[in-house]
Amino acid sequence: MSKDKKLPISRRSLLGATAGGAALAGTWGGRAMLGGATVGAATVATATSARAAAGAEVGPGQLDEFYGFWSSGQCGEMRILGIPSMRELMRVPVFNTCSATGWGITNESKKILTEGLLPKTKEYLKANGLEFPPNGDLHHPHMSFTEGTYDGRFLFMNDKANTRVARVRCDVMKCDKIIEIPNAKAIHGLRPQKWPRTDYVFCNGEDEVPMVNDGSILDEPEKYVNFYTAVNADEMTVAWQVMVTGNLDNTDCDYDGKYAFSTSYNSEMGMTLPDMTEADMDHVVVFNIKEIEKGIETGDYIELNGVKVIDGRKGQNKKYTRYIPIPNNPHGCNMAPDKIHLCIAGKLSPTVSVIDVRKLDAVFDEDADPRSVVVAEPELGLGPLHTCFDGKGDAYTTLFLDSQVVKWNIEDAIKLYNGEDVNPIRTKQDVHYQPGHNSTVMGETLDASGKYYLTMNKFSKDRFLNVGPLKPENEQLFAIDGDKMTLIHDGPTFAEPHDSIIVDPSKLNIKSVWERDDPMWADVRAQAEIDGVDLDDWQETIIRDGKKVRVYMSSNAPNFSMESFAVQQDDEVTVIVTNLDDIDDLTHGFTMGNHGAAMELGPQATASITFVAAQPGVYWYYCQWFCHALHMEMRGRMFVEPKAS
Ligand code: CUK
Ligand code: CUA
Ligand code: CA
Repeated sequence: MSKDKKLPISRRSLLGATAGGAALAGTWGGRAMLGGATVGAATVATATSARAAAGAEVGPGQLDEFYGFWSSGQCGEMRILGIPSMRELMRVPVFNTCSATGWGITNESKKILTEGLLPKTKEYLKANGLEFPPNGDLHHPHMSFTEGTYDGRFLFMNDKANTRVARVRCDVMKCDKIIEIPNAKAIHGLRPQKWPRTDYVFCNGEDEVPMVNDGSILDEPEKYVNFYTAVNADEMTVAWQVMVTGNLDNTDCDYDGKYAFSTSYNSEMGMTLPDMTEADMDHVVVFNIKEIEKGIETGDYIELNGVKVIDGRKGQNKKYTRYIPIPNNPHGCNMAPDKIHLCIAGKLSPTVSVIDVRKLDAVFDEDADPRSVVVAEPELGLGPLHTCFDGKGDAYTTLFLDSQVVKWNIEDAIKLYNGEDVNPIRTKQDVHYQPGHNSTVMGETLDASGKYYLTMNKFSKDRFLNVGPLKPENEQLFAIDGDKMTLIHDGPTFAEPHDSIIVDPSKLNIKSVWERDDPMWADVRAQAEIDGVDLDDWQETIIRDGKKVRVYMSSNAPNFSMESFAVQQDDEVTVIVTNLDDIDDLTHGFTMGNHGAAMELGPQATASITFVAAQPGVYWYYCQWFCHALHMEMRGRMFVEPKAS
């Protein structure tokens, strides 16, 4: 808790970080709290002209300054936006299915969606007529690092709903790996290792499960555990796990490759809301990466469902973890680009706890008081959730309940904690409404720059024309290069981006046309070789292999190489199409009428789709991406003959 220094905070000092917490928890989702902030009439009127004044106007045909990589929450996809225009540039399907691209429909995507599932899950899905989970909840997209900054190789992201972790290739902006994490439940917080490079992706399991989760234990909380997972980022396999006490919410790691951190709002190991909010203090778990690696090497682990698991629970071997008491159901966990300060948002406590990561060695080596690493704990306002940084010593923390973002200075917060008479708060800015995550340009890297600040608001309420009981969220972008925060964008977004990163284009090297030998369709290429088909050439080949029929064709605007083919009812038909066009933006598609089959074919891409031929008759297939003046005519017929009886 902050030292009892009076802060010039006018709004509700009612939360003494402790007793108030439980009371607040009661009103957490209540209407009363959601009515909090006033509509910023002034900001409404000035946003457009402010954009021009801030030099952030992106005219028609002009390119944005930065990429934004967005989560989409329960939509399960990743999105790419242009910053500062906030134009949505692309949607990248990951944990969802997508009718436009064929994600979840093509053989290539189905393989990615299924191959990383645990055997038990596959069995369950199969018994229920599914191949992969139909939904996903993608909260945290983060890019791979080399030496503390983005290296443009991959984006990693979590699926809270089905305990999965996915990787997106940044060269083509397509997902190439998805794995389900054993033992853990509900992967939530996720961050790539920053230093020396992203060997690991750190993943929090949010939900506690009984240590043997076989249906024999329900109400024995002492038998529940949680798992912290390090995923091998190159292989997309589980490197190791650490068993912890309390649950895990958000995670981050340092710039030295020594420590990773996770917030826990349920240090109580409570199973009900009152139980989860009972304690004044929860904690941050600190993971000692080097010691954990040593423990794995020397065999100090148990093996659980094929994973090496270190016991890092409270009271166990203290080499691996430390529990730092933090008030009260903490949430956000953000490492500052000064390489020193880790900011933990208090959520039910109005404070942000600042940890000096240089002090962690003493906690591990000399068993120093865990709280000795806390060097500031400023009281900032109600419902602090996430913090981001401008690279110049200031931090921006969202205040969910106050519907504000507070800009504050880390050094001044430390001075205040040390008894000096300073106010660390620089500005409080109303946002609309109830902000969660926020981000700044390159803000979670050593290249953090304070040019733009984005706040992702959970509620839009009265902000837009009414579209029914389900309202969009609202996102607001501010120019922050001056001392002021100037609103330059205010616009709706569909459910429910949690997190985002803003990336300098110099970090990325994105292709415009596929390489013909891309690994995405390596399986098809291997099969084509067996079938004697040259995928790189104009082809029209039908291979019959019992009930399996493989139809190879190519596309070249506005033609498919095949204008018709014949199969028999109940044949398992695989259509393999290669787009031989190699011009920027010349995407074709393939949709087989009445067979639930559709896919995208980018320039030089190959993709395949398998379906069972339906009742006898003629079915048209067509190109589903507008590609040419004769796009409508780019179609052909599948003739399904009655099966020979
Ligand atoms: S959590 Cu959503 S607002 Cu899943 Cu990153 Cu904090
Ligand atoms: Cu090819 Cu439309
Ligand atoms: Ca708690």
